[in-house]
Amino acid sequence: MYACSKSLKNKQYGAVLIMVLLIVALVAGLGIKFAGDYQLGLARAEARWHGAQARAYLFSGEGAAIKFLATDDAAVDHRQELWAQPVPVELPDGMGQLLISLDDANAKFNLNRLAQIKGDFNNPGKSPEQRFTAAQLIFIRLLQALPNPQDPHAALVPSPEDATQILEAIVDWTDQDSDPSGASGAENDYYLGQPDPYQAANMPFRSVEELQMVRGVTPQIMQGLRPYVTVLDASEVLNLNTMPELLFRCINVNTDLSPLSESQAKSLTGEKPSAGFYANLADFNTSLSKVIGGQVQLEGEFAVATKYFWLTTVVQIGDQRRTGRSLLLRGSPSFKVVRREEGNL
Ligand SMILES: [Ca+2]
Ligand SMILES: [Ca+2]
Repeated sequence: MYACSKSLKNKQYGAVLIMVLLIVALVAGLGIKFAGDYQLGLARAEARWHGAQARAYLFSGEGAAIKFLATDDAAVDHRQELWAQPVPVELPDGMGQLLISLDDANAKFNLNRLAQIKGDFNNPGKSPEQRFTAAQLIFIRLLQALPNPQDPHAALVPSPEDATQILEAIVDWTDQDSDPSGASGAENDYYLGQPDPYQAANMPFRSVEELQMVRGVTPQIMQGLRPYVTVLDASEVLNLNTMPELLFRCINVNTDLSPLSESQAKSLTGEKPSAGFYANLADFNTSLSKVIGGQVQLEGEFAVATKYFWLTTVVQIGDQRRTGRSLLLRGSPSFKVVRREEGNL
């Protein structure tokens, strides 16, 4: 236990040290330019100066994180790796603080996995595995597993039928045609008939927030889903090593649309290898077959490594506080920034 926490402390210290060195090196060049500008400044320019510096540090945080991630083992990603430790950095001369944290974007279910349908999608007479893709099966179970903060004994989405209705509307929201799916799909005819009319997107989700426009997604369901869903390229799947516990309840035999019980999910996560992470999908399959019999389709929906990371950089200089959020894609040879959100970059 002691050795374990000592090793973690050493790792954290290592992460901080590497990050500080990278940031100092990246900011050095910028600092010279800003120092020159400062000589010209009046007192009232100080706020602007701090703002500009904060901005420079945000950019540096991004550059440092990319260099830092380049040292990570791409074959497997889990929360015991260095990237998962938030790195607080004291800026030189007591100027302020920088906090850099990375999170796995593949830890959440990708809504853009739902658009692809099977030929029997609209045929309720077919069995679940004939009708739904593996991603759709996971999502139908997720809707039913969502906790209800108002009433823990009443499910937000009580049955597979209710969940299927929401799925049909989601498929219509993203597919290009205007033909409603099943009995509860919804296209422009439905949305244009609302008191505040709008059109279906008819393209992949660009933001999780779009989901609240979809028929059947109530504010409560939206709030319930938000911690578990994301929007990435349609090919992106879940990382077993970083996804929240609730998503383990969404894995079940192909013939069952219900989520696993909490105790089944506990048994499943209890089978995790002693190292604390899965090195490959085959290890997880072994765990799974001990807990639930029957056929489960994992391939194509789960991975043990990650392609996208969210970087959050918070910088505080004087009374200026800036936050930047960047989506980083693991590329070859290096990471690149593919999206910036909420930030002041
Ligand atoms: Ca890794
Ligand atoms: Ca459509």
